[in-house]
Amino acid sequence: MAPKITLYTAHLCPWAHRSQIALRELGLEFETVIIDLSVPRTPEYLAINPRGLVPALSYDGKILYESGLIAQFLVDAHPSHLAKTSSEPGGALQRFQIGFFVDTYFTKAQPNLQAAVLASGEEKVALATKYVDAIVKEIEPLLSDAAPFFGGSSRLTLAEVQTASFILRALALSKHEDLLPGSILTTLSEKAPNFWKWAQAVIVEKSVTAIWDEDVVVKSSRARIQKLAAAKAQKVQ
Ligand SMILES: N[C@@H](CCC(=O)N[C@@H](CS)C(=O)NCC(=O)O)C(=O)O
Repeated sequence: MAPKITLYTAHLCPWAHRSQIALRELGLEFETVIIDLSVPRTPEYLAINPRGLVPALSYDGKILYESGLIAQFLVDAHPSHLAKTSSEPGGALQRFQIGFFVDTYFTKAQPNLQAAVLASGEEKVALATKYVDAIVKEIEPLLSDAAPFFGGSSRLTLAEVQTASFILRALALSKHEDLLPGSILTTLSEKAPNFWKWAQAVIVEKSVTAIWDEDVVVKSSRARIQKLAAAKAQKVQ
């Protein structure tokens, strides 16, 4: 019997976006409950996720949170093209390779990008350069056999489920000089051809774009920067 699934989410959140991608890739039916992150969490939501974060997933009545673990759980519970099972030939190694790729992206590259969005002037450029350098050095070699997806797969894998929402935002925000330097795009396309080709394939996948609204994400990033600048200015006074 198909599981009863409810996703508690906010469309602006890249972590919650991961769950959307996993559920859609697996073809699972699910209900969506949008959590308003602009106001304090309700007691009802805190009873679901005491951490107050999105996403949370109710799966046949069991509540799960932490997006990376939710994606891993869904992949384990529903064997599919996203990853081999660990007992299948090559499965344990594939899982290690996907885990290593995801860990590398989130420890070596993504933190620089996140910081770059909120920084300004020379600091923004320096952090953006660090992001690109990490992609070139650490991620590019791991995508040498992408075809077009991780490990030679013709369909998305768990590697893309865990990273696509962040790649989508990196490439979209780099089109807006006040958010991220456009040089990110030119340098990546020149110096990281494997990554570039892979990323271009990832960001047009249906499961990745289903809830994506670039304008809303751009506007919300600008609002976050303004809020931060206002808070800084108040501290100085
Ligand atoms: N490690 C968590 C991070 C989730 C997270 O940070 N979600 C943010 C939205 S992107 C959130 O719920 N923030 C609460 C708030 O803004 O009050 C995960 O992967 O699920």
